[in-house]
Amino acid sequence: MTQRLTVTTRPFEGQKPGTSGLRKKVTVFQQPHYLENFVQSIFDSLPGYEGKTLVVGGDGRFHNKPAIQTILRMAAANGFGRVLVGQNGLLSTPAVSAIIRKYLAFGGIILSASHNPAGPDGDFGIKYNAENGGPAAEKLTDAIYERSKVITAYQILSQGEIDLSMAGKHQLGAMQVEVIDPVADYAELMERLFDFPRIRDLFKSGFTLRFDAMHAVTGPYAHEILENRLGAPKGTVMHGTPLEDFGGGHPDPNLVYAEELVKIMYGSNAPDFGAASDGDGDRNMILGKSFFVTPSDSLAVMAANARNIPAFQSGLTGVARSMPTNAAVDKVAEKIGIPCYETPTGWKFFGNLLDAGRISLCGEESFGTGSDHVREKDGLWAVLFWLNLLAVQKKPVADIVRAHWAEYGRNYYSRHDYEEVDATAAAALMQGIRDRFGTLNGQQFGTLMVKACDDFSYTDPVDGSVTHSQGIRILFGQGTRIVFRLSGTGTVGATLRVYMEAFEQDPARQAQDTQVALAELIVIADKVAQIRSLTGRSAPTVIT
Ligand code: G16
Repeated sequence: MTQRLTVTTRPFEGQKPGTSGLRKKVTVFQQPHYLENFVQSIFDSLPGYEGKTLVVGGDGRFHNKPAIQTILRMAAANGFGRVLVGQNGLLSTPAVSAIIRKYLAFGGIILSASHNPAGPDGDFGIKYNAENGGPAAEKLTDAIYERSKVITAYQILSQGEIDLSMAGKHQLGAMQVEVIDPVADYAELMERLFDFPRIRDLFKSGFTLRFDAMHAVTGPYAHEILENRLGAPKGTVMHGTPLEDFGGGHPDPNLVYAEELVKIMYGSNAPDFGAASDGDGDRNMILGKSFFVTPSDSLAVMAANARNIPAFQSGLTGVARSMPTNAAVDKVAEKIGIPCYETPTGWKFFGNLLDAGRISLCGEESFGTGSDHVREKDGLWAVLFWLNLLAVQKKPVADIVRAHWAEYGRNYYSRHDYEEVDATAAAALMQGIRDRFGTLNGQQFGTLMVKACDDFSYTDPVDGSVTHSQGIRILFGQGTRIVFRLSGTGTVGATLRVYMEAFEQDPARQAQDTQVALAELIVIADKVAQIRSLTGRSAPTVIT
């Protein structure tokens, strides 16, 4: 007989959730009581969920299914009334957000380590999304963390295993579990936002697309939406079957990790449009024939052309970008006359602005773009936005972006990542810059002079909450800047991110190679932070 057990446990230490929930090696999550402690800490920090609905799903990576079974038994023992879980345990992050909102659920648990590699030796992750469909706010993640430090017991059913391959209603103790089609609700939402007949006509006219699902969660979504509903030929979606180890790849849609797609798009028979998404389906990369659209520019192009999209026919209320994202969208907002907000890195910071209706479009340099349709960034949504745009404008991707630069100016922009750096050295590097703010201010580096430097702080305009230390900005004026930030999503050591940006209004000077255009800033960044000497690295691990 199924019993409700109270299992005695010990608090775990130092498991503070990062930018996107708790991310650790699979082997860490496999330790006895580890996942259970974190899940109970979430439940203990939530008021009044008894009898309510929880949404659960993940990106299909190794350990997804056993983790879901544990969470289901714990949700039942803790008194949830119903859980909606994606068939075979699959739900993309934006789909979870959409489903929470559609069914007015209490919240949701997403199992993913995003773009981090998967498999028995890979990464795993868990995060909680609230009833607005968005990542838990800082206040709640802090409460979960505090709880995890003092937890002494968790509740779980003694047995009960749900067949996740069987769609339909199941019973687990007193709780109902409904195994749902992971794609249907999301696809229906996309049909309402975009002009599907027009995109269908685009494909009928011979337009070609390659979408790389990178063996992660977007495969089933892309097959259904792009091929089945929009009529793109079979084979448009590559790597469309989710695998527990993502095929051994690193499903981060950037020029380095989506190498196969990039080769196709820069080859002689390149399709008209190329795109990729990441492990859990919230990131996107946009490519034209031999042309890469930086995520920051993609956001700006979307903002400038939003009225081409049915969902935005009456315009945008406002836009937002994370601080390190380039300021291209600011120019668009200025021209249209709508507010533009600069937030810290992390999608959760857009939540209040979206809920308050202050913005309808937002994005981040880290390949994330989204709107008020859900409370997560949304990879396939961004691809559909571009498809809709291309169907209306009937111009190549590169022409649309170049025309945008000619009108608004070009923000040369690049991010240099130093991955798996010694954490103490990385912290010392950041502190070293802060300690030198006084001398850096006014200092001349070649042709550039530092006009200001600070550690970015953000006051949420909706609830007044203040977030400090969100990245060091060295500002040289006229849109030229360097930003230093430590990643909040890595699982080994620290990742130092260095962002460089320079603005060029003159179309005659907009065709330079990005790294060439930013060469002076790259040298200055090393001088300011002493990256080589403090990290022992002579070059970045990834340049985007
Ligand atoms: C997560 C957040 C994003 C954020 C990114 C930053 O992305 O959801 O909003 O931009 O982390 O990563 P880092 O701190 O490493 O720069 P994801 O796709 O990993 O969930």
